[in-house]
Amino acid sequence: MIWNEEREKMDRHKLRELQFELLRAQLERAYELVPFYRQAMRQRGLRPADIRSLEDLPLLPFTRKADFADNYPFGLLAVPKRELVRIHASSGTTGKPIVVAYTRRDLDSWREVCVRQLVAAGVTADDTMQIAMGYGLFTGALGWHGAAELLGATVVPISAGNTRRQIMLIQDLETTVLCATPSYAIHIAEEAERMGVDLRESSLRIGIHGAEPWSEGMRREIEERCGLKAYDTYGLSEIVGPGVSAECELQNGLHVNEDHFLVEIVDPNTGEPLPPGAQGELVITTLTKEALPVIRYRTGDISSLSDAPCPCGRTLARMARVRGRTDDMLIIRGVNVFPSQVEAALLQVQGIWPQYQIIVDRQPGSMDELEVQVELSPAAFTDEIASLRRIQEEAEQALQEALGISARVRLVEPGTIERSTGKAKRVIDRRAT
Ligand code: DLL
Repeated sequence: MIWNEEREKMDRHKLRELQFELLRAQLERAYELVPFYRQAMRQRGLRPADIRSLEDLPLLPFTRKADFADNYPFGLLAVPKRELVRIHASSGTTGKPIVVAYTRRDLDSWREVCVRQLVAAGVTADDTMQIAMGYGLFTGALGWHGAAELLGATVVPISAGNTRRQIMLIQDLETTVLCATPSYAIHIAEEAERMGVDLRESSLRIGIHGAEPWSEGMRREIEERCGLKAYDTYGLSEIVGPGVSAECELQNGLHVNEDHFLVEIVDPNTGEPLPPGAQGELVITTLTKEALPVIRYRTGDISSLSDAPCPCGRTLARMARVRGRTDDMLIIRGVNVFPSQVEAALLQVQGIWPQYQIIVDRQPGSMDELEVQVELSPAAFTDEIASLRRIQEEAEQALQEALGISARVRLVEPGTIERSTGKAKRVIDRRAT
């Protein structure tokens, strides 16, 4: 099913025209109303009218996370504060959070982009959707909440945490859609197993995930253990929250809501635009935001784009699953390592659970050391040294093959690694301290 046929199946030529029209209007407003953008454009000798086609986009300056911090809390707003109807925030890199704000029309657009994604995953008005993402300043829960209500699904706004209660309500309310970060979905599955509840027998049928990097292996684990089809969705507070892109039922990339968000891929080092299909940093320009227009935002997320037609009928371009953030990428002995690569490698090994932590250390005068702590599955948890050694060696081999560098694997007891109800913390880097 497609929520908005007209937009989601729009002829790409027409879509480009629409994007340009919206871009020009967005630039005019940003220039007029937000001193930060006016200054940034003036510094480059630019006025909105100088952008004559989408090809001119690279002329525009970038916006970065630090610009949100520097203009905290309301400096980037293009409307008077009294026109705001909602504020959200996400943790910034230092101290102050990143504050984002919405007008009434922004909330309408947000619901529209999110409801498309629920429908693309097969959610209907007959579904009961348990929102196990954090309610509050985090955009995840309330973003999906509005969309699910617009669709007419029944919302269970339980928020993240209280895992046993989640499982009880999945059973008692016959929840069909679980909305949770991948790491929390796995945590729910584990807890259910511990309680002797088989979620595969439950009414669950669809998982709406995202908000953190995850691998195909993790998708399989969630699907097998929760008995549902798991969908990847991507977004970020600075742009809107969830709603930027998500998978359709074919799950071959995430369709970007391009009539609201203009996407580019640039070289993370030079900022130069990269050709279609190339992997690089995702840069997003909002096209319809009223309160907080954002121009060429450096997301820090590594992906690639394709506008090849999708058999689902949507013409919206697809972005590849986000591998990780440029600032989460570890450089170990000169080699680039994303935590998601470690996850993908570990999940090929029988006998371990998708609970892991990556520890990077460096002793004075020696090289970087990579240690991966990973939990044994309860079934594989044994006193038999030989079988433990075999699992460890297999995991070390898988990591060596995937990363091209050696890592030490430390097997730990089931339940040792701290569980997350939101975004999992996978890396402890002791080199800096
Ligand atoms: O995580 C918004 C969201 C909520 C998206 C619910 C999807 C579902 P922030 O807290 O601002 O917003 O974090 C945004 O999380 O820049 C990525 O690095 C990461 N991220 C989000 N979705 C994915 C994903 C929400 N599907 C940051 N895969 C982004 C990988 C993701 N990383």
